[in-house]
Amino acid sequence: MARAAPGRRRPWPLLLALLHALPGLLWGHPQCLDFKPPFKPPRPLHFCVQYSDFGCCDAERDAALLERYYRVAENFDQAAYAACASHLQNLLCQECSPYAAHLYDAEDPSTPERTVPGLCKDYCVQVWQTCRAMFRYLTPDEELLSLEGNMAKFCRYLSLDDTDYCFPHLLVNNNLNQNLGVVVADSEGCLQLCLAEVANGLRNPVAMVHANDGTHRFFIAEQVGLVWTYLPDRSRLEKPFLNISEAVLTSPWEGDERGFLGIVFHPKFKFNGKVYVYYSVEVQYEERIRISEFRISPDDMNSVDHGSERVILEIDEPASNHNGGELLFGDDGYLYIFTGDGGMAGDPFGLFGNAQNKSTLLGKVLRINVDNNDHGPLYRIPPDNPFINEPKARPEVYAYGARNMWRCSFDRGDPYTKEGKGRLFCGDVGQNKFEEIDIVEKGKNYGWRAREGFSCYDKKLCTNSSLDDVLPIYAYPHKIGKSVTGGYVYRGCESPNLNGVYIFGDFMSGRLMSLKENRATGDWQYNEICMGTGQTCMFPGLINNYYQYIISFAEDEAGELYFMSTGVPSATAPNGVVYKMVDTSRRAPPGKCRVEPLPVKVKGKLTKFVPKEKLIIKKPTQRPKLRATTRAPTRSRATAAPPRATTPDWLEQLLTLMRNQNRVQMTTAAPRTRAPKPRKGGRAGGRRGQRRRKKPTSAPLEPRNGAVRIMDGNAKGKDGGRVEIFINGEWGTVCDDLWNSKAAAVVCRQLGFAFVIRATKKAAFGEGHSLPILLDDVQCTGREKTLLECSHANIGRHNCSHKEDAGVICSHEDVFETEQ
Ligand SMILES: *[C@@H]1O[C@H](CO)[C@@H](O)[C@H](O)[C@H]1NC(C)=O
Ligand SMILES: *[C@@H]1O[C@H](CO)[C@@H](O)[C@H](O)[C@H]1NC(C)=O
Ligand SMILES: *[C@@H]1O[C@H](CO)[C@@H](O)[C@H](O)[C@H]1NC(C)=O
Ligand SMILES: *[C@@H]1O[C@H](CO)[C@@H](O)[C@H](O)[C@H]1NC(C)=O
Ligand SMILES: [Ca+2]
Repeated sequence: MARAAPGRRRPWPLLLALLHALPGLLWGHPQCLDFKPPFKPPRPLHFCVQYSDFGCCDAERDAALLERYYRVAENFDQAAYAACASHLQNLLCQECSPYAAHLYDAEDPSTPERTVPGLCKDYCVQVWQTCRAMFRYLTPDEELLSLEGNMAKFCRYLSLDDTDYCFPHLLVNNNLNQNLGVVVADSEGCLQLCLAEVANGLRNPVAMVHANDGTHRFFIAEQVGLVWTYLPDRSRLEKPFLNISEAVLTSPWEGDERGFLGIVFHPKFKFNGKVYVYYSVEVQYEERIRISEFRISPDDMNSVDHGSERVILEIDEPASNHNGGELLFGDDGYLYIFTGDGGMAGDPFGLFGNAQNKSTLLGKVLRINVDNNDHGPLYRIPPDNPFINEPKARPEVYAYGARNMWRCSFDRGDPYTKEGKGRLFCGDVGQNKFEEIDIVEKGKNYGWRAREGFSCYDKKLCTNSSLDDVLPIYAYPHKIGKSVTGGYVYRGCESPNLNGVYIFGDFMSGRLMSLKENRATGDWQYNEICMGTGQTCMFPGLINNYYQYIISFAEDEAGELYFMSTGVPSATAPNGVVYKMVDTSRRAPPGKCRVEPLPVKVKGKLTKFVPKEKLIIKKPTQRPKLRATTRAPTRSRATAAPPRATTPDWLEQLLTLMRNQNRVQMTTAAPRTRAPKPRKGGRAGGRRGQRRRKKPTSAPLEPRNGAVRIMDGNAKGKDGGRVEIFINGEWGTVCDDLWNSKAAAVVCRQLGFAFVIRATKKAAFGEGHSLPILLDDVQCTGREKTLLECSHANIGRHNCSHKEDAGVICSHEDVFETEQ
């Protein structure tokens, strides 16, 4: 295989090559030969061990490389073996490097990749001098082999255009290796994420939901009252899932808050076919919000039976704004309804407004039971609703003091430990000054109109000692944004770095934001989210820009995170796009996130998805600044809507890039010369997760007999890992015969954890091959100080293999450090 001549390459790779040549943009672009981000192998690698922490190979690929190594090494005599074995291993293993795509010149899928990684000149000379004969067994590249006799030509052929990425110098390039595998952040701590366009041409897409029925369909609702069915391949059914546009009250004016606002599938939808919707209606010249139940059509799984509507609840809306709109089912099976305060500014209704008045359903989180409602009442009051014994309070009230909660979500919890599961996050839109994020709990008061964010709005109510309100977990002033759109805690599989990060946005400013709980202090760390610049989003199918008006967020059935925004926030403008959020700094290991959707029976036509948005390669300019408006109400008509510049073609972008080269260089180089600034909220400084390749040379103090450590893959574990025990001068593993949570508790306590989550078996955290198996048949009461005090077989005596290495998952509420 010969490398493609440059002339045959298309403009795109030429552009890439030029980009690589621009030093200012060089902040590393990890990419594997399959054009995806690198990952942490689920099991440690035995051959290409240096890429066990992070790279592009899993154990299967590693084993295949080892086999290739044996096949090539077979041809070596003893002297050649001594001289060349390590070079051979080096050359083979670069396929596992997180920079494999650079090393093999493979960023462009349309050209053949190299068969030997790009080598730095000095290293190439060394390999050529001692081991050039081995290339015959290593590569089918005739052109390379024909140069074997000429060192200069041979090494020029193996050099890379971008010498920063050549092997082995890239291993010691700090620039490329610091922060490898963590979310890319700019000098201000703004996390750089990328997007994939998922759907487009939508008229104010207000919600995207799934049926939780294994089909991985998603349903996108437009404000006008239409809901569309999409299949997992993003194609859309021509016939709407639901069309109540006739009944829905809305208008084309930008910022109209009325309309179809929410939809949720019953948690047992698969069995009862029920769907709930939330929309604005006009009844006898009065505006109302209506919560209705629909049933799926008996003969079309992609459409509701439009005759099945039953109105569960209607609430009068005294003004046209602040209509709430979220509907959710909790883990308790109850339906949660999020209403607004009824509208106008400052919640003017009644003596102290609606939100603080438990006799009205406005400005509330309501909770009702809609199960078994086919006979008798349409809904019932859950017996543990907080105010059922308060005579004047409506029994539906679950929490109060909300102004206009726009988008709430339940946290699915950590996929592994379930930590955080069931927390209810809401964005509550503010009045004049602050937007806030709340965690909603039963019976609590969220402050409005006494308080806006952390500050007092109605001084008299605010200072009343009986207010007893819950403060937000985060609030931001109106210079950052004027209308919060609540989001989700990411719990998907594909972007492991985002696990536990609450991602939300602002409708007016278009800002994306994130909060992450520091479990040691309970503080929420704030980081803005930016679109990846430079090469961060240069992966097939990804983009790095979006329309400004962020309407809503969504989760798909697998837990991946999306948001919807539009360039023209009118219920009739088809400018809405759905984006999936992607972290390109690290993906889940191959195969881990595979889902097999259940089949969907499609009646009628399908429309294939055609993406329209493009990656913007030049450094994106500042987000459009909004004109300061003197008008107070938020979530109302947008005054400043600078149209997004159209994407110039690639050549123009390139020219702009070259013109801006100095500026770009300066802005990326500057942080390195400045003293590192501590970040707000205590997130560790800029040098996070620095990668270590070399083992420490000085031996640490020898551990005591019975000391334990837990190993997750090849990295030192945090709260879960394979158990390794130190006995008589050596580390070894523990066999999982009889291994249970009592034994695991001993290990966890030794490591300083109060709780054990699980005792794992069958080498769940990888096999400790390099170590002896030291303990078998361990049986503890749980109170022992070390495993040696438990009953066990003689040290080193066992009848098991490393396939039965035991592990633990521990937990404590105290310190928890994630890899972010
Ligand atoms: C939705 O229903 C309205 C009338 O009820 C109809 O005019 C319109 O064409 C329908 N839209 C679609 C996409 O089916
Ligand atoms: C609370 O709301 C109820 C129902 O709307 C209303 O009758 C009552 O006057 C309100 N109370 C106050 C103190 O405003
Ligand atoms: C404080 O609030 C309570 C209950 O809402 C009310 O009864 C009381 O009069 C208020 N006190 C003052 C000083 O406003
Ligand atoms: C391993 O040895 C134990 C006794 O130490 C015995 O009970 C068990 O059956 C043996 N297991 C196997 C697979 O041979
Ligand atoms: Ca509040």
